[in-house]
Amino acid sequence: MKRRVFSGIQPSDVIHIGNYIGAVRRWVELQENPEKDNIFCIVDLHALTVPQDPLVLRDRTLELMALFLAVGLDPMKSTLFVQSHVTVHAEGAWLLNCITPIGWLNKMTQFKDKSIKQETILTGLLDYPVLMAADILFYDTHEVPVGEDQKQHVELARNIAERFNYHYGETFIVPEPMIGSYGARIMGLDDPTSKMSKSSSHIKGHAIRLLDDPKDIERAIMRSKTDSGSMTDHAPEIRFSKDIEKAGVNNLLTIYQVLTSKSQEAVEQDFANARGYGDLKKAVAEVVISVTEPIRARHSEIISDRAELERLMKLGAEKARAISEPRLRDVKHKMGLSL
Ligand code: ATP
Ligand code: LTN
Repeated sequence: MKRRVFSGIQPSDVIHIGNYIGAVRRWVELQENPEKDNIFCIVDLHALTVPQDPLVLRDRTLELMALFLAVGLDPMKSTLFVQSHVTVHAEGAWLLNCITPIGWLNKMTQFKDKSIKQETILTGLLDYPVLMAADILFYDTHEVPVGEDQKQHVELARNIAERFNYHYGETFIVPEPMIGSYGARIMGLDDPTSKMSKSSSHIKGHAIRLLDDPKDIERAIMRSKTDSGSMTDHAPEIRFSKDIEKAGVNNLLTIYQVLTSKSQEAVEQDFANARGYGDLKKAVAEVVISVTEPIRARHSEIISDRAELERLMKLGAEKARAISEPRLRDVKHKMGLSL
């Protein structure tokens, strides 16, 4: 039997190179694996956990669907849909809320990080991982490919599944997080000690968005933060390193490595004779642009056919309902709701 894979991404801004490397690029690979049955979701209900402009959110959702297709996701091979189009997610989250101790949510580090940035902390932000557990569990998911930042949320989904199974009998599959061995945490170009994130991508020089034009990409990479090694008389050594002082260089090397599919040794070899960080930055910019340009071109074509995008979203939602609705009925019955 095929292994079910489920993952999601928020339409909170145009996706950046971190989302691409840590998530979407891996999804395209999974799609070609005959042993996997893949479901990829645009999680617009999750985006609502921080304030959004309604018109912008709606546009971003369509834009992200077009971007899914532009990077190579194929609605005939994978199930691609929008979370709010399938009511199982909101309903399922409520049911799971009623078996999830609040203490589990208080431990979530992403909630702590995100809530510091909010003027008013919304209940949805605390409850976000329960909605994510509903996304995963109601699809009988085996594997959840995500970046490092989401590992704790997948662990929570596992705990919720086990708790439900204990109280109501064997129901949910206990899912596994699948974290990439490298590139699972691309850092901000302006500050290599914090994760590149969509919600900070309005900050100049923080992120490279997949739809940025080549000039902006080049500028952001050339200005990215590295250590002061570039100011010395000797050319700095360009190597992978866990040293916090070298986090900026390490981040650029990681982006280069993933996008060229080279080994760490081969990458270090490429820069063995570099005269300074400028050479590294130029090479990284070139590689990033060669990956993003074709995506940007396909995206601008796809986004112009709105009716087709809407048709594909509907098709995806129907496929998603067919999988998740029977599990929802089962859970409601087990919890004592009359059907
Ligand atoms: P937001 O700032 O709105 O929370 P985000 O940039 O963190 O957005 P998400 O939509 O939350 O992005 O995440 C989508 C996917 O991308 C997830 O699998 C997540 O783990 C992965 N991801 C997010 N940021 C990075 C990053 N900097 N490096 C690698 N993977 C990432
Ligand atoms: N919370 C995740 C997105 C997400 C997700 C999911 C990922 C929502 N539901 C289910 C995997 C499986 C994020 O922000 N990265």
